[in-house]
Amino acid sequence: MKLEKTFMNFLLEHQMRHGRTLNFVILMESIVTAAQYIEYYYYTGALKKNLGEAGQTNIQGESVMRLDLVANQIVMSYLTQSHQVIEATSEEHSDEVLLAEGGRYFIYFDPLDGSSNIKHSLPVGFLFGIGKRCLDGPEDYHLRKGSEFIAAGMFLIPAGVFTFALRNSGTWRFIKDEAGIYIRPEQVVIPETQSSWELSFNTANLTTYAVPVQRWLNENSPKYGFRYAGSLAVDLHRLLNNGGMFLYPAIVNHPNPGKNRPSGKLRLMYECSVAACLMKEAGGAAIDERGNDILDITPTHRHQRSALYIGNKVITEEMRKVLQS
Ligand code: P6P
Repeated sequence: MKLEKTFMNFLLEHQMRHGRTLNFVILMESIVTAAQYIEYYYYTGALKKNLGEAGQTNIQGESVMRLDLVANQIVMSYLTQSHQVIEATSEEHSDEVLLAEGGRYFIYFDPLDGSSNIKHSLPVGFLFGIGKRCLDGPEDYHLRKGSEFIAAGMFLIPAGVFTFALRNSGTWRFIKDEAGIYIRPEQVVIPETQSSWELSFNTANLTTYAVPVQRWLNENSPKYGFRYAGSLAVDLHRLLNNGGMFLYPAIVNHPNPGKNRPSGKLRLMYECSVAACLMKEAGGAAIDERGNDILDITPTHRHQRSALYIGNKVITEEMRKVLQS
């Protein structure tokens, strides 16, 4: 009987190969457990319609929390029990959440990215990036840039797919088996053959982008396929498989100037930097509206937003030239 390699086996081998501690394995066990419960919650909570949007009551007559608040509670609960996290940044909390003073890690996460998809039974994502305490000097609690993340990951829910990047050790994909265990590590490398490449952006926003970006899209869109799911986890998952570029540009030409988003829509720390880590370790790149590498941007605010252009190096370099022209 051939038993599959589990995510935990994979991670333990990595830690031992690099002479690392088991603290990271304990942390990752708590994150995987949270993801399993979020996925269970998706099936039992949302699809059976006994959880609605905020303000409704479920079949027990309890007041219902928003879907992502429950997912956030699940993650915070398991991170707390791991005793490994100094402080957590979550999309659901305006400030950092102090967890374990003696912890070794910082975590930045979005527990349910794209949660508006749930009521349509469409996939969502649990995204996270992990920073590490400064071990050779005083900890200054600065917000880690993506290149300082030791790992980043994305659970595609309810697909049972976990994509995980270890700094300088690649991006790996795991699938959930019948027992609910993530198994079968397969390295992810974004394909270079352009025949499968797609562009992925919200075409309804096209005329609101900077003119050079509009021009590039109008000239180049016919060369590629097109897909857009409206959930970063879904679009990133497909992008890693097919190649091309996902873009959420700054909105600077909206007919109603009050609706412009000059800093972009996506959150830098727990959307863009997580995606950039996964993409970099899969052989791609990610830049912002100024053409700067996402991984090099040190956040000034934990919920700051950024534009995102992410995908194969060739096409993101082409876009960098456009943005810096
Ligand atoms: P739009 C979901 O709300 C999200 O934060 C990302 O997951 C997704 O890529 C983006 O916003 C979709 O934005 O404006 O196209 O609906």
